[in-house]
Amino acid sequence: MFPSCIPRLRPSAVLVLLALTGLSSCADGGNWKTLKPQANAARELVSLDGIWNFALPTSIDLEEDKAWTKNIPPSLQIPVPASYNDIFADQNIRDTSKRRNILRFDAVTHEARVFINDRDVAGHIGGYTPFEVDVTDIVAPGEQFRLTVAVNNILTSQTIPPGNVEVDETGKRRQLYNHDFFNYAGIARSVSFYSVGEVYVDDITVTTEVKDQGKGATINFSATTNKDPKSSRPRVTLFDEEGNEVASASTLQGSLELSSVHLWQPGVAYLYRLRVELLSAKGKDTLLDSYEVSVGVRSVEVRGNEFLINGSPVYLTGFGKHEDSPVRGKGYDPAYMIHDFQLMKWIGANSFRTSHYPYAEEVMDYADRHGIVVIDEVPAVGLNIGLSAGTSTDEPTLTFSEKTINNQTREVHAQTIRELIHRDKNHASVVLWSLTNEPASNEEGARAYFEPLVELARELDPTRPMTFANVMYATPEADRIMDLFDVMCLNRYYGWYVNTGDLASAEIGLEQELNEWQDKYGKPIIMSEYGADTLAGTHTVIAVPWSEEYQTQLLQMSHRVFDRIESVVGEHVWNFAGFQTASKSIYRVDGNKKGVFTRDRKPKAAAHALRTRWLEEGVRKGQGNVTAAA
Ligand code: GCB
Repeated sequence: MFPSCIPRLRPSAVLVLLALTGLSSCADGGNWKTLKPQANAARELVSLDGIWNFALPTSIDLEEDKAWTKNIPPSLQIPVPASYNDIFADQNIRDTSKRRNILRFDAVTHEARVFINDRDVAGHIGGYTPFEVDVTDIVAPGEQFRLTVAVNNILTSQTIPPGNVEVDETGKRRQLYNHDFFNYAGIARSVSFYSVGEVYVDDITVTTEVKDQGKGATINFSATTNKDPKSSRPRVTLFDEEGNEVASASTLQGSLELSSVHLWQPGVAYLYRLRVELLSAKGKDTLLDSYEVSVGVRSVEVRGNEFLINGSPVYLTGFGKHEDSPVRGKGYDPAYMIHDFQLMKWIGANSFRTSHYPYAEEVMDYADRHGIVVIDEVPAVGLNIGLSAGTSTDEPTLTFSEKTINNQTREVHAQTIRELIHRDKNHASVVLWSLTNEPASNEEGARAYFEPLVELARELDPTRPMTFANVMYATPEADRIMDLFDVMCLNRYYGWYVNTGDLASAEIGLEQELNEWQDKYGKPIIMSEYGADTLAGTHTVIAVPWSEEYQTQLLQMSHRVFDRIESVVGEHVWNFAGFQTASKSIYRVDGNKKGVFTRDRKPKAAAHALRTRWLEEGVRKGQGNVTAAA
């Protein structure tokens, strides 16, 4: 059904994606303070997912091409959502008058310019967070229009993640970057139209306080509206999972007290629903808007070297993941998403890190619903010029300098933090913000770069602890920023990049280093990465690198060490599954193979060994393990 008030795309929907363009003007005007669209009595929602026409630009200068002024022929077409890269076999509702129609993109990687007919209507920088544009005054209800999206996949020192473009001997531009996953680009997540009335809720923030040893709770809420709050009357209602009303208020900001509460617990999720309604200011209770958020009541705390959820120490088991699948690239795929969560349940994982960028909102909703703990990471990966595919170059590097990662980069990085915290602040599953992965925290300039970012994140969310994933070269002596954070996430490759093939030495080295971190800071340690590339089907009697036996034994060696270090409160194997990486690296054969599942999600021997430790043996007895995902 096509609702009356929303404009229509022409049947021969003409949408264009431009790869590797240099967008001359800065993309702005896209509102990133967007609530995930909902369909209810007051809001309409129409999906624009489907088959879009596709074209590469004829010029690097978008203005020269003005592709949005033309109809793009359907000779090349792409599915939305999906990364476009692996698709081709070619390298190269109601009263119509007073409603607002909003066009929302869940993610366009990395930069978008949006055109309606010949008009440039919005832009957004940042490939993994949503943005929207109010098109009410641009296209009339029922009118047909042409929607064109220009996508820029270029990474520079001033983008997050960073990269640089080199021109080779043949004059061809080549994108280089320091992170170890393929630079997938495109309209990676859903596109939708939604409509709201003249007055609507434009933001909701919910925080929870657990009281009386978990028997009671306070739910603090704060909603804002697009217009003067006096233009409507709020009604706030909290429902339990059975749909019973358990508390209510008639203010936009306030607290709801619960004398008996179902806590959101890892592995045993319980979600209340907080509904914020706007009613007409005078006269009858006419519904102007309605929006619901799921609320998991839980507390998160770091105390000494313990990580506590609802006052009890937890031990995290799981993975660093990627949004990556054959053909779709980084395109949102509900089948892969749910299959991945099922495999995590099968193996006994109770948590994961959104390495190395914010994942689709559907992933976060699923984690909330099923009690899976999430370390939520911004796309600040590769702020480390000397590092490539886990290996270091011998050249001296200067990551933080006026010419490389500079104040401008930091402002873009700050914006990724604002957008992630804004998007994910109400997710009970999110217990830690990760502000970067493997930066050159051992280099000069690191502290000056990161200190303001940590301050910003703490201002934006005073309720959750902060972390970053530390790289192996930034040892306890060399690292300059660890004291700014609450939890020490360590990426370590003993037995792989160091002590390759020598697990006995690796065990000594790993234990020594973890003891140093523990003694120096006394904070909880989460092993955010450890693992070994493994070619599925390679078996050896004597465990050698790349064999399934070696991967299993490296993990077992690491676990012996973790079990001896009191401050270790979590183990996230790198990686959940194989994933695609940049084509230029000789360290990678058709991608990174450290997954305990292959890219098409088949278990390697290590998966069975992990299942034995995480489910059958039970890790670290007495540590208050959280149960595996429900
Ligand atoms: C790391 C990075 C991760 C890489 C991994 C590896 O330290 O954080 O992005 O994929 O090493 O396999 O080298």
